[in-house]
Amino acid sequence: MRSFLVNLRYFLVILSLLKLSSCKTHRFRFKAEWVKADPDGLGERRMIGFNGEWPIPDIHVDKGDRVELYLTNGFGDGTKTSLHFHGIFFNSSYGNMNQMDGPDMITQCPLGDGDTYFYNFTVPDQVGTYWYHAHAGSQYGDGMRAAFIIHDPDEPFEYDEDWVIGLADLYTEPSYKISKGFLSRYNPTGAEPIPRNILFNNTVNATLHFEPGKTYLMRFINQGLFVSQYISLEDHSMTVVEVDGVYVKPEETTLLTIASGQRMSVIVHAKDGDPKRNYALMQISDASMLDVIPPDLQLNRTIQISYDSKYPAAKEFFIESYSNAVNDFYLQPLQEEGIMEDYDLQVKLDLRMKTLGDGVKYAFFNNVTYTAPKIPTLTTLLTSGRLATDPRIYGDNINSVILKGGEIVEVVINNYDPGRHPFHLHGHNFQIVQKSPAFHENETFTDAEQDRITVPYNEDSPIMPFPVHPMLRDTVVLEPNGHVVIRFRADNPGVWFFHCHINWHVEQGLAAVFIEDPLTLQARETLTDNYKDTCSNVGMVTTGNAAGNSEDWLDLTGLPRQPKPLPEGFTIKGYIAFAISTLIGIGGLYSITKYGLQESIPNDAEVYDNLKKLLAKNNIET
Ligand SMILES: *[C@@H]1O[C@H](CO)[C@@H](O)[C@H](O)[C@H]1NC(C)=O
Ligand SMILES: *[C@@H]1O[C@H](CO)[C@@H](O)[C@H](O)[C@H]1NC(C)=O
Ligand SMILES: *[C@@H]1O[C@H](CO)[C@@H](O)[C@H](O)[C@H]1NC(C)=O
Ligand SMILES: *[C@@H]1O[C@H](CO)[C@@H](O)[C@H](O)[C@H]1NC(C)=O
Ligand SMILES: *[C@@H]1O[C@H](CO)[C@@H](O)[C@H](O)[C@H]1NC(C)=O
Ligand SMILES: *[C@@H]1O[C@H](CO)[C@@H](O)[C@H](O)[C@H]1NC(C)=O
Ligand SMILES: *[C@@H]1O[C@H](CO)[C@@H](O)[C@H](O)[C@H]1NC(C)=O
Ligand SMILES: [Cu+2]
Repeated sequence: MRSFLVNLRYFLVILSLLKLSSCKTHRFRFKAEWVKADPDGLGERRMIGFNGEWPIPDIHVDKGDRVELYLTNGFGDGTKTSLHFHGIFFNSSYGNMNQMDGPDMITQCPLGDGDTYFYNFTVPDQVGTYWYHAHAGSQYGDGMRAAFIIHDPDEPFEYDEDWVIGLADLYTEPSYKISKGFLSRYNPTGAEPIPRNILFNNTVNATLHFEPGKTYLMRFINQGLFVSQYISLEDHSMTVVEVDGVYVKPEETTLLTIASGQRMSVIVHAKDGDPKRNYALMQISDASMLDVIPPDLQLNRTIQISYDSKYPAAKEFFIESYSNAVNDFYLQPLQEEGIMEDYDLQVKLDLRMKTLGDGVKYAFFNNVTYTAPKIPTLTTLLTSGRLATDPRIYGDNINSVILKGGEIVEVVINNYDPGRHPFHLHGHNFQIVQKSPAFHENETFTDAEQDRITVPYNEDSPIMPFPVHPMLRDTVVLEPNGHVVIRFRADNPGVWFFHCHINWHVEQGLAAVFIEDPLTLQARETLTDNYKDTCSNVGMVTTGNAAGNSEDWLDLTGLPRQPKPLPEGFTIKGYIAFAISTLIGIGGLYSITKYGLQESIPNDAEVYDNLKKLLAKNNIET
């Protein structure tokens, strides 16, 4: 039997080398619609299912395969949608198209009621753990997300079972409702919505059945909207072998940290003989990311690693120090690649959070909050001819950066904010060349003080040694008041979104758009009829600059803009006092700090208490 398997493996390797027409096509027809579900036992809510079912299915393909996926908007209530394949390159060198990437207003129009979009692409040169999710608003938080696994015939490690485990936060109300409360002047400190629970593989009741002597590959994916999660196994060590689709030199650890958008795959060996007991897997939310913690919110979960149900269930255990968590800055890709030495272009992005004149707290790169243009940026690129290299046509409210084909780009992000932000780049992996620790973790400062206490990147005296073989991945965490520096080669023409994967922050505008080698993309790709039809159906023109103008490409009249700044002399404090008195006046509080969103709760002591805590945390007296 063993020699048969060895021969089979040998045969498969040869098959893949010869690139025989073994590549399969996987076809899916998914109708996205609301379904009722109660994933955590805390009450039924509307989730987004496919073809009436939630959870939506994980997709498994082999390296080289093709995916043909029809997504139909079946909501029937005006909800718009789109689908992104997180981590997939859509490399036009292999005949793939940028318009399959999925983020709405970046590479496609949002799908209106009844519309169908056809995602058709191959995965010629990628393997490992990815995921796919809605990329319109914060919709994926309503459950429109699942794993996308690319199996590799030549995996550099062995195991008996392959387990995909999604981690996520769950809210009570649908995301579009929460967003309304979140991005409102009634949320004066910009506090992020508080989840009602955390999920492990879409449930709170998972049990992992271990068989003595077996080896498990556990692919963890943080599919949540917001909180990072820690994973630790009782008395079983984990060996990290893959991160964001990149094989790494095996790294043994007892504690994983996985931010929204990130993946980490580990090998775990079960005990050899009958251990005569069961063990716990602890799933722990990064509580430091939450502005307030409602007393009955369960921030951690004990998952059973069960050897035999005749033994008692394992009890929770405590993590001694979270600073022991595996640090991706020190991981190394299995396939060593030297650091990209000299960059051709440096893009410096200063991250800040500020209140604008409408009283809403926004997120900024270099004082610009991403404001979606009138039509998708890809439409502008593909219909503007030689003007495609002129940054003006993309508008000045999307933080666009034009990249030349082949150049090495260094992106520096300085965090003038006390929050933790996992940054994701579409269309690329990047090298992590600097990653500072968190600063001032347990102190509070006002918005005005952030500039004084932040430690931005200083090129003349970097605080970390430059790695020889830097880690490569597609999502990296920017620590509180610190900085991160990444490098990549502009070798994938397209419009690539660069954004915080805390989706609440995307909604606050924490995003930039890389417009990479536009003329090469024009030579390889045109807008499909399907693309244009879906745009027309939602009233968007299919040619033009960011404002949808194609007569005079430099006329940006009508471009959506960020709100005006707060009026001179108008203090945040005064504004907040005003907002609170208005709220109390209308007899209730619109609170997102109690499990996401609760509308108008008159005299709810907990909500008032949370608000007081928030104001104190932001050094605001009332
Ligand atoms: C989880 O399991 C407990 C006990 O087995 C059960 O009472 C509860 O309903 C389950 N919850 C969910 C969401 O399945
Ligand atoms: C998907 O794209 C490939 C390559 O362009 C094409 O051959 C194939 O026909 C497309 N599939 C469908 C169903 O149109
Ligand atoms: C996770 O859930 C899926 C169903 O949604 C199930 O098929 C799979 O076995 C579960 N994974 C584990 C490790 O239990
Ligand atoms: C898990 O959270 C509960 C409160 O939600 C707390 O009492 C308990 O100590 C926590 N356990 C661990 C292991 O952190
Ligand atoms: C952005 O705003 C900060 C203060 O809020 C200011 O110090 C800085 O100069 C501004 N940057 C730009 C590029 O305007
Ligand atoms: C912040 O507080 C936590 C919990 O009290 C502690 O474990 C951690 O070391 C502190 N961090 C810093 C930078 O002081
Ligand atoms: C795209 O494909 C070309 C040709 O194989 C390759 O040189 C380039 O590195 C690829 N880009 C990405 C982001 O994988
Ligand atoms: Cu963020």
